[in-house]
Amino acid sequence: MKITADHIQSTNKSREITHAREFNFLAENLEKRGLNIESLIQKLQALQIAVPSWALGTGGTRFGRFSGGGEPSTLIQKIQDVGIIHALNRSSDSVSLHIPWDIPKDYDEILQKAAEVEIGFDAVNSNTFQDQADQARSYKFGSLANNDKAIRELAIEHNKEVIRIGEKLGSKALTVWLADGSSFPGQHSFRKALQNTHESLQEIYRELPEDWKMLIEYKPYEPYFYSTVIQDWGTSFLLANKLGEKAYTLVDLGHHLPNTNIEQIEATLMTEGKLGGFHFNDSKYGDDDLTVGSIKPYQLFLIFNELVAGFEETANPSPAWMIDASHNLKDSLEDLLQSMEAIKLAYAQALIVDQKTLHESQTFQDVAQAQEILQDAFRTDLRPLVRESIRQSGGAISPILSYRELKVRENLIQKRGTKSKASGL
Ligand code: PSV
Ligand code: MN
Repeated sequence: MKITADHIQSTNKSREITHAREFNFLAENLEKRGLNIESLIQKLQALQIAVPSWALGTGGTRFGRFSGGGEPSTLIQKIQDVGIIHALNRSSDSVSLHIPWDIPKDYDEILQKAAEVEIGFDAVNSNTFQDQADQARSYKFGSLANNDKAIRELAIEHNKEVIRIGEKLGSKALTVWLADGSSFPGQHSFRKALQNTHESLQEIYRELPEDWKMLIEYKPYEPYFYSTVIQDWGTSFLLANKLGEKAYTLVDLGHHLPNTNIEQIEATLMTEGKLGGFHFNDSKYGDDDLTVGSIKPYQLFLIFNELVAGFEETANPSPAWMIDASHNLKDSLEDLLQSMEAIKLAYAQALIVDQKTLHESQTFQDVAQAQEILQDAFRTDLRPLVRESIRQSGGAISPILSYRELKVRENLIQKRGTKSKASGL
């Protein structure tokens, strides 16, 4: 199913008057605070978040998976689904492929289908956390960190192949997330594992095209439960620094121990110009992969507040943005639309923070005032502003309601059936 401008217009009609009233009221309020509405809208429109190719189907847990119906079973269908999201919210103009789950068969066809729905290709992700059917050796005890050189070489070669695939699609970054670690004390040598990982990454880095980045993702635990080789931002940062200027740290919001101050990590990385990518999700306990903003919206706002300040005050290049959530209960496309909205909302809230007065509060140690400024921005309902930015880009005033009114899922089920299954986790 392709969403057209007529579809958007027809579903926007019933919401136009209410939206205009809400937006005008908010705009007046923001202008009184000295904010430039046009510039806010432009910034919101420019924020585009990639959709991972593995997030378009229903996710599962170790205990089960309940299919949602109408899932995309081919890469072309996945691209069509990202096209649906983008047509509705004009906020997700790229897809991030996970290899080997989504290796294109016919590159010209894939590029053409993506262009038809105005979708490009963001970072490509390697996968050495699973064995593939025809794989000569196993990653059971690690990949880039493995003690066995032949296994390390297999994993290095896989990453090089992912780069070659990405090059054909116009991607500009390789994301490496390593499951490598141990589940029991004594299982492996921490030092040897880190050294092996560094050497393996060096080999992959040598293969990186001039205008590419390598994004190194970290995670404290899972699938192994005693140690993970790249367990935290410090380890990722250390490796990125050793590798060179094209290597960066990637922050996945779910990859922290409870109560970690993620916004502070970001600020440190931006100061060093090493924040390369962001995976959005939300969590209560661990790497829960829940809808962005569904559990800790204030934290999300604080994260964006650091990003906005970092964009102004550091030379850190713009990071690669991606949703990295799992949709187990909700319709995956609705879930992605909700995540995108939460991201834009947090960004909008951060954009209206009175940075000048905040700096003054910091200079004069006025702690109460600093809190007032942040809370004031966070508690302003900016949904009409986000909706207006999407509307002006040609999207739906309410992407999720338009999705329902257009009966997109029903349509997909009719075409693909109730039993189709997307590749991924
Ligand atoms: C690992 O938990 C992760 O966040 C990495 O980004 C993977 O590539 C992705 O999830 C999908 O498994
Ligand atoms: Mn991730």
